[in-house]
Amino acid sequence: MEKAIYEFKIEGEPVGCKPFGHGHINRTFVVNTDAKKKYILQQINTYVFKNPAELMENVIAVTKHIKKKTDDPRGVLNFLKTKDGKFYYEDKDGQCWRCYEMVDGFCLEAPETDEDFYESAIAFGRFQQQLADFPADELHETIPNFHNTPDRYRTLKETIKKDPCGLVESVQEEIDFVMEREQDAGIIQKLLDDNELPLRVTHNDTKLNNVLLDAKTRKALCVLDLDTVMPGTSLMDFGDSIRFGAATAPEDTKELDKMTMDLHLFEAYTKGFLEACRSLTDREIDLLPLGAKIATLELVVRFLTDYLDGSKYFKIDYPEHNLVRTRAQLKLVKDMEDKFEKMQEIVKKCRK
Ligand code: GN1
Ligand code: MG
Repeated sequence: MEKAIYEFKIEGEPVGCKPFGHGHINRTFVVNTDAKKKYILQQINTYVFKNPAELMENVIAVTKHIKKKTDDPRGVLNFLKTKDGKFYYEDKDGQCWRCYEMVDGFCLEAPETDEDFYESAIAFGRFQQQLADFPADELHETIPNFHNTPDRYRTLKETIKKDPCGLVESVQEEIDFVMEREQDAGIIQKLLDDNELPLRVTHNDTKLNNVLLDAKTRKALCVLDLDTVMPGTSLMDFGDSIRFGAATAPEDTKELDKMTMDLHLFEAYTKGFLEACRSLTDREIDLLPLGAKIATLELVVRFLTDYLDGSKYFKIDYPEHNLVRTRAQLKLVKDMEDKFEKMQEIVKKCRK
């Protein structure tokens, strides 16, 4: 049993504790109690999130706001306080923990049908819509410059210069690929800086496995993993969903020929996102395909940087894992480039 659970005001005595989910950052457990309750206990990764107190302030503020907008008790996560009345617990080793009620439902690593993916678009679109009137300046930036793509390039270049693990020579092809696209990669950030795109409260980590679906109806219940909710752009929320959920192979596949973007899934998501998030501007809608490409390219840069830096950020299962992820995402960028006009046509069709 993870001892941290005893610090939270749960119902019943904990009787079981198992690792849970596929996140790359936090450690997650599901805890059962003898009162037949289930809780999610999470150890917050403080290498990634330097200020857990601020992070939890964001999460609580955002969930409180959403609670006012939904009657469904499963429509938003419900965090528990510790016995000291705080929303997280710091143990004597300095590890930080939080706990929320486990909502009955399930998450998918890949959509089984177009409808599943459409539902995830409803979840993320609705989330953005529910937070459209949330005062963005009250949120802390849990990870500064999180989706600032030029800044991600800057970090990559610094890492290449230092070459801390002596790996640069072995990944020249991948480095060339991202460098050839540096200009394109900066377009969204430039538009934000020039106030040509609205800054919104966004989720910023819109993977399909961060959506909870109802086990019977398969309808979207709520979104999970609120650590990166910050001011951001709808384009990255849209783009990251496409990157993960419309891909025809897992994020870290070694079978590169299997890694493409499925246009049917792209259409299903676009349709759902536009339906649920009515506040998008024409400019944002026009740029959705670019959002998909840049979100994917940005993650190529991040996986590559972490690989060169000795894989300190993303959890890995084997030493080359981040290189494998880099190559899989890079293949996906190529495929999106080939299908770019088709993606634009689909957006045009769905916006009516
Ligand atoms: C991380 O925690 P998880 O697995 O949902 C990462 C995302 C990446 C994603 C790639 C805080 O998300 O930005 O897109 O891995 N989260 C953070 O799978 O860096
Ligand atoms: Mg996650």
